[in-house]
Amino acid sequence: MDSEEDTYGPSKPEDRLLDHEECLKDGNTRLEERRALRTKYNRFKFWVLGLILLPSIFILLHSCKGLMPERIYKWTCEGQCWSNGVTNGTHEASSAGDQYLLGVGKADITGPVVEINLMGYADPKQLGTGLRQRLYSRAFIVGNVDRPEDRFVYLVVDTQSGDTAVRYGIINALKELGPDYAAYGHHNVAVTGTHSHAGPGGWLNYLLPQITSKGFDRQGYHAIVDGAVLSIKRAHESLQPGYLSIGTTKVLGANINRSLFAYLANPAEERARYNVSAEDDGSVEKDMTLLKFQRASDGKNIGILTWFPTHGTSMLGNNTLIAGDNKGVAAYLFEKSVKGVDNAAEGFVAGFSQANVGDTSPNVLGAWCEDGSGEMCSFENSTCSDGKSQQCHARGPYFRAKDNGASSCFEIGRRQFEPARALYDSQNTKPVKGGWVKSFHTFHNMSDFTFQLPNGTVVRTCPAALGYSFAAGTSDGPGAFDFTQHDGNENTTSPVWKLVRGLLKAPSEEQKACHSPKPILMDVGEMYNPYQWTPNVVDVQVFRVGQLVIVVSPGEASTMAGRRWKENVRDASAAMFRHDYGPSTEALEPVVVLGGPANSYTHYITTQEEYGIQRYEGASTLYGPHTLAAYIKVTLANLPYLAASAANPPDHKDGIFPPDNSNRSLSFVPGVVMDGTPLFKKFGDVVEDVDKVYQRGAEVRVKFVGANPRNNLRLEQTYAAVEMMDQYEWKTVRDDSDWSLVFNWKRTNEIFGHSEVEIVWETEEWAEPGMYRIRYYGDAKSLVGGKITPFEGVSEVFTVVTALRKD
Ligand SMILES: *[C@@H]1O[C@H](CO)[C@@H](O)[C@H](O)[C@H]1NC(C)=O
Ligand SMILES: *[C@@H]1O[C@H](CO)[C@@H](O)[C@H](O)[C@H]1NC(C)=O
Ligand SMILES: *[C@@H]1O[C@H](CO)[C@@H](O)[C@H](O)[C@H]1NC(C)=O
Ligand SMILES: *[C@@H]1O[C@H](CO)[C@@H](O)[C@H](O)[C@H]1NC(C)=O
Ligand SMILES: *[C@@H]1O[C@H](CO)[C@@H](O)[C@H](O)[C@H]1NC(C)=O
Ligand SMILES: *[C@@H]1O[C@H](CO)[C@@H](O)[C@H](O)[C@H]1NC(C)=O
Ligand SMILES: *[C@@H]1O[C@H](CO)[C@@H](O)[C@H](O)[C@H]1NC(C)=O
Ligand SMILES: *[C@@H]1O[C@H](CO)[C@@H](O)[C@H](O)[C@H]1NC(C)=O
Ligand SMILES: CC(=O)N[C@H]1CO[C@H](CO)[C@@H](O)[C@@H]1O
Repeated sequence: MDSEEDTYGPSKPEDRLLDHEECLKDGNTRLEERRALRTKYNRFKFWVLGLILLPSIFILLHSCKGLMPERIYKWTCEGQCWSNGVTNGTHEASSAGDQYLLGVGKADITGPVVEINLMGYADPKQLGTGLRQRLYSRAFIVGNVDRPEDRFVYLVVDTQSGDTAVRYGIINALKELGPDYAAYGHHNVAVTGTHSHAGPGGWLNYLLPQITSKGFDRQGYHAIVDGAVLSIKRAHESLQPGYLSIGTTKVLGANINRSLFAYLANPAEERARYNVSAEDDGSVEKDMTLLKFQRASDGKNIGILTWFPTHGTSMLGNNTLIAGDNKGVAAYLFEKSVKGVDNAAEGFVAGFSQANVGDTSPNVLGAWCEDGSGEMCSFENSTCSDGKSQQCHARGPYFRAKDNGASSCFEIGRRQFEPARALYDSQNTKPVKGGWVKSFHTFHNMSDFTFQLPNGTVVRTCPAALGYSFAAGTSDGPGAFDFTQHDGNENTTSPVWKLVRGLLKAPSEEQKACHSPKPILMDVGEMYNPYQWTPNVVDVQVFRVGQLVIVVSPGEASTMAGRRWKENVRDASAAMFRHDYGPSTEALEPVVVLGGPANSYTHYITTQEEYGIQRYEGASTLYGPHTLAAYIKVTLANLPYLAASAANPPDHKDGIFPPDNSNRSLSFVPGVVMDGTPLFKKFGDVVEDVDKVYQRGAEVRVKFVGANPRNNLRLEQTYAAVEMMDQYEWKTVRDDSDWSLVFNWKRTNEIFGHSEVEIVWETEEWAEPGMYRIRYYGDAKSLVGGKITPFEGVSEVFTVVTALRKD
């Protein structure tokens, strides 16, 4: 059961009251002072630790040196001898693996929840109307105890993808935080998206995804950047020594392959290697990898980070409520489930990261024609009897519920949470060993990259282009991105599209040949007006801690593309590990995961065989048939930087950079003009009140005179709350981070700025019987001067009972 304590995530109670923006910008708040003190204290702790540890390191290094030739000493002793020394000596924990510096943090990134296009389905008509679940950035920092500057930050952000403008924003903000944050930069910060299609759009760096969102939305962009930075600060401030362990588990019933026809084009002998059983036939990966973070001081777990592929398309294309989709649900359920549990620390953070998601779907009952025919969509091209894809819709487990996918979304989240929790509770995770924490990141120009395939053939990549099937969409979201349909329809033609459609250019013969067999619909990689439409310069990044290697992918790799990429990295890492762990230690098998879409958004990455089929994923593979081979080539070329003895990778300042378009982007997103109330009403007045009694499981509804929620994002706060009477005091027991509490907003009069808010509590089967009321937190904008004034509204008291009396 919730208490007031657990409604606002991991922040300290006193931090909560502070406005999110304030705490980033106003260096003189009490919070900053407290943080400075805490940092000083942490530094003091490290000093003390250092004073004790340094002499022992010194002694150990010397004993090692005596036994080994100089060169071998260099690559075995840099982390390993020291770590062994500690685990053998002061800790009984050699079974727990080596110690690392570990930190976790979480912060709110919920942008505007109304009037903004949702990011993912590319349907300009899909505008936000409220909030089902707040969005978060979850930060995981892993560092080398011995060389604390060797560290990485893995962010799991509830957005459709990582992004270049967002990443620049985060890295620039970290620089401004001063010397404590000097260790963070391009090389070691990964911004991965959970691929939720239910978040606000308008924050992306390139023109193409901005078209349907009417351009760039600064408010939403800053919510993501500021929240991500705050999550990193919280993780950074919580850094302390601890242990990592890793394991895998099967997740069944949470994904299927939505482009099986393309998957089957991969060689039969390759598919057979992954074809274990009828329910795990290799067409998607059913394995979830889980990394567990445990602090050394009291042995409590501080977080988990998992990788598992399934699209964030459980909330359907007709959903208009902001939510973290199924990954958001899984994280929510996990964090709730460990609250108050003895071996879990306060502020526990659960990150459910996306993996090789390209051809997966969470709509596990398959793709059906909603045209009354009762047929499945065609296997080859997901069309229905009319030869088009618009009627083809994939079904989630509860597709009959008329809730735009919400119950299916919760179920697919639960199906990821439960195996993750079971693995977390089991003894089936293995310690991560080897003190090294390594990373590299490079910007690679895919416009014209000529390289040799392993079989010796020389091939090249091409400037980005999208094929015809891109416009058809997928069974998860059919065909809304068909621009030709927008032409001439005043209701759906985006103002950005009106402005830029004349700039489309025909591809050259060379470009056509380079992308063949993809027929080019939009030659986006050769268009620089008014600024670039899609990236040509891409991020390639890999992290390593001990035997765990994390490939950070900028695009949505298909199931088999992800496997090939990981397999290449695994083979190369195995060779590297034989050196790193030395001949005397048991050679550890590399564990390789792939996380993404991250850092930028380069659409899809399919195998060459799947590319040949040209379904949506192949048509969206930007740089031609050798896109995957190019990513693998660049990854392997940089992989030696992850060796224990490797020098740091070269500095970015001598390299190329992708553009940052955040300040030059078009924007037709209108601001809030004003809010008004109907005659004789004031903001927060109840328009339709609650009933007196509800049976548990029923929906409690109340309507208020509202104002536009874009006036204040209420980050780290809430628009809606359920309060419960507890010993003569009202306590907040649900807020809008809770899945079951839904905040709806509706404009009722354009001219006078009237609006209505409806708050719905879908009482859970476990809701405690008792007396409740519902509170609305709003902010109204006045026409004159644009002043924004907060207000509140509250419902009548109602009772929730386990069963209604039948009399
Ligand atoms: C340290 O631990 C390793 C493996 O756990 C063991 O092989 C080695 O003998 C131990 N060294 C000492 C000095 O205890
Ligand atoms: C898996 O193997 C079975 C039995 O050989 C075969 O019928 C099926 O097509 C295979 N599935 C895939 C996805 O390759
Ligand atoms: C889709 O596939 C069917 C066969 O299943 C074929 O008859 C049809 O022409 C294809 N449609 C398109 C648009 O490619
Ligand atoms: C939303 O879209 C799905 C198809 O994807 C459809 O079945 C459903 O009826 C639509 N409306 C609602 C309210 O769920
Ligand atoms: C990438 O390569 C293309 C083609 O060689 C070149 O025109 C372009 O300037 C390069 N981009 C950057 C950022 O260097
Ligand atoms: C090498 O592999 C590529 C891609 O699979 C293929 O197109 C090419 O024919 C192969 N070359 C040789 C010499 O086998
Ligand atoms: C645009 O929307 C209006 C009102 O909903 C409708 O009457 C009109 O037919 C629509 N226009 C087109 C081209 O669909
Ligand atoms: C964008 O503009 C803001 C405000 O003027 C400035 O602080 C920021 O550095 C600019 N960013 C870039 C990438 O030019
Ligand atoms: C094992 C598995 O998930 N198989 C699915 C692969 O994709 C097809 C078509 O989407 C489904 O029908 C299978 O159930």
